[in-house]
Amino acid sequence: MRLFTDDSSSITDPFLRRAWILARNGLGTTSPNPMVGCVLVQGTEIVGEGWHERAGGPHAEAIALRDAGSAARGATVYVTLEPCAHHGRTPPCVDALIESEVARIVIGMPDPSIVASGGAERLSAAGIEVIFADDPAPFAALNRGWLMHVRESRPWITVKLALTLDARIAAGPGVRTRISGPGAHAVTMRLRAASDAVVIGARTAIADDPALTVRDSAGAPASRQPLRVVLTRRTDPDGCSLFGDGHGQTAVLMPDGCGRAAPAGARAIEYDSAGGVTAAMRALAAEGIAHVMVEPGQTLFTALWDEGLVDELVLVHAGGVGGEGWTGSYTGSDGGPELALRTRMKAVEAEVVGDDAITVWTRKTQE
Ligand code: AOF
Ligand code: ZN
Repeated sequence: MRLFTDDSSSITDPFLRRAWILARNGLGTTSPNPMVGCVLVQGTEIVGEGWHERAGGPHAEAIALRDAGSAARGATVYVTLEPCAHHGRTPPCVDALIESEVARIVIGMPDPSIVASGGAERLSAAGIEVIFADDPAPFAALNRGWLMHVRESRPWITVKLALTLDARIAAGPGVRTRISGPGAHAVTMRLRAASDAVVIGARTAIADDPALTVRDSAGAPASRQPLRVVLTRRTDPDGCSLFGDGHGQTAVLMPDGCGRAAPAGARAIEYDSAGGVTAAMRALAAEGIAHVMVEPGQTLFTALWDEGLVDELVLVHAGGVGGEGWTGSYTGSDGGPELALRTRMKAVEAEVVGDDAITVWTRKTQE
């Protein structure tokens, strides 16, 4: 989803757009399930609304049908994701829609999951008119975390870096350095709040000793906090204050068989030590995490880039230079003289925030 612009603005149908906006109410709470919104309409009047709030809870369609009551009969249903056809933690939504005798259904995008798909066919077979939105893109953008989880068994990965004008990220290895200003801080908080987990490397955890919490402008912690995760290979992050501060859950991603224990208060999540950061991210997905925000140092950013794990990049550009001895963002070898041919990301947003600028990048091959 976009940081500074409204993703739903390209949805021309007002009811489908309303369903998208309702779906987004589930931001940060539905994983590993999708965000889904649903609107029931009679003529030009909305008679029922609903959205999915958390995994295991009722689906958006079930809530909207309950809201509409007898007005569901003959209604047009607008739903952001193809209704499920499976008995999961809740009964199939297609059955509820058929029983309520709705007349027509407009669907944002098909459900690609093997378990729940097939709803559109079942609805058609029951005599309900089924229409898919012309452009599924805004609906896919809404659920890019869930889609990545379903298709690749890994989370969607947003990487945030603060850079000087000469693209340095710190005054030196292991040196805590404030690069961006207060305006960009608020953007970091928004990014954290929209994620299931915030990940840093053990070396950054030791150097910066960050809280990794979501806080409001007065510094008070939000009621819902993403899982705070420290990724380790050899470095032991024991002693970092986030493990004992009581502000939400913490975990340590550690290579299997490393023989170390997680610090008190933190959960240990093991990953295949031969599989690099990709294996670590898969281990998080297995815990139900669909959207990760990484705030990496040089080593972790280099690994993420080289393993092709940067789905989205949020850069905060501050107006000063670091210079000799400062740490750059990347130390691998994916550059070289043919850089133009190797460009992997494209800019999708740019915004001035206080004295800084923020640019957002995604893979060239996807949108
Ligand atoms: C949701 N909420 O509003 C819709 C979903 O975990 P279950 O058994 O509730 O099923 C989850 C699957 O159902 C989900 O992955 C998706 O394929 C489908 N639709 N899920 O959580 C909803 N409509
Ligand atoms: Zn359902």
